[in-house]
Amino acid sequence: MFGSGERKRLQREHRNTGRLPPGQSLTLKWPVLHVGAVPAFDPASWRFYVEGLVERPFELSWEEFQSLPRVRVQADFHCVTTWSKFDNVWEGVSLSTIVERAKPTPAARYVIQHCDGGYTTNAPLDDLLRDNVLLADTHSPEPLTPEHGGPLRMIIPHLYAWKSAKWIRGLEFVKRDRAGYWEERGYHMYGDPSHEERFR
Ligand SMILES: Nc1nc2c(c(=O)[nH]1)N[C@H]1C(S)=C(S)[C@@H](COP(=O)(O)O)O[C@H]1N2
Ligand SMILES: [Mo]
Repeated sequence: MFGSGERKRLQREHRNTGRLPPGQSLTLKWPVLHVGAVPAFDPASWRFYVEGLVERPFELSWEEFQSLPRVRVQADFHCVTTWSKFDNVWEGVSLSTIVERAKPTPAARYVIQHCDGGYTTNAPLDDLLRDNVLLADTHSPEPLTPEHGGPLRMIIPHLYAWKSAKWIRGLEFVKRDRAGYWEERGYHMYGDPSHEERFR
């Protein structure tokens, strides 16, 4: 734990190097933030689906998902409500693995994330292909708790955290960008923290 003087010094330092985006402050805690209720997880009936503009749409059971190749990513996490949590260690399946398997058609340019409970959010396909984007089921190094999106959530470290959908169940590949839950309510279509793309 650090005192408030130390925290201010660290914040200044990280802001100067650009690691802490403008308007953000450091948190050591991990706030829980979402709309609606935490969904129940039933490993027997859980499915993850990929659909839309792909050559090979598919569906995976929890067991099948667990057999995919795994990656570990260390990354910072920036919520639009201004907290940033540094150095999270996530484990799970790289989005590249999912995309390679699905083979998006040339027309596919955006991806809509679909969640249990109906939450959605959008991002460009190119962004999902970055090295540190993954479907995470583990955090530092425990299984992801239900309130933080367990059993499975998206992690896109370079966009605001509302683009990292908890309880993710599917990906839809589309041609044109389409607003998700928060984007429909005024949040930015892209959401880059380094440019404070909070609202539009
Ligand atoms: N399904 C779903 N995913 C979601 C949300 C949500 O309301 N529903 N909220 C988003 C927002 S605004 C943030 S800041 C992060 C918070 O993740 P955390 O609760 O693990 O900190 O989840 C994102 N993913
Ligand atoms: Mo958020």
